[in-house]
Amino acid sequence: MDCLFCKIAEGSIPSKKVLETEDMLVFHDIQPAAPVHVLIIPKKHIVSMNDVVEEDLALIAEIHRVAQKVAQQLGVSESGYRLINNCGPDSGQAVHHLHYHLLGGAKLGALTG
Ligand code: IU
Repeated sequence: MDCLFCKIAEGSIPSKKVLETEDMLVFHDIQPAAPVHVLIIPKKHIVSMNDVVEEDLALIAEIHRVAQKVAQQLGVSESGYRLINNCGPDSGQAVHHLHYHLLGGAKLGALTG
């Protein structure tokens, strides 16, 4: 499958890994939008939030658990952080493999819409 994040998940394209589990990978975003900016992805290819099905719900829950761990590991647990998923064209989703941005390390701007 020609998916960049699948290739990162399987290791054929290198990434700056933060944490890896059997089902999940966390790596630094190549264009950080905050001092801490990592991407949390399931290794399973899911195109977007719109494509999450019943059997994926355990994975989705695990993303929150992984986010907690990574926030702690990167020292933003207490100062605070933001977890963002972009879904579809209006959100600016550029990579069509489900991913969550974890941002922190500075006072973040207000959400805009
Ligand atoms: P988006 O939610 O699909 O807009 O975010 C995609 C992110 O993937 C974006 O922040 C990119 O900087 C990031 N990224 C990356 O970390 N490594 C890559 O090789 C590519 C994009 I292409």
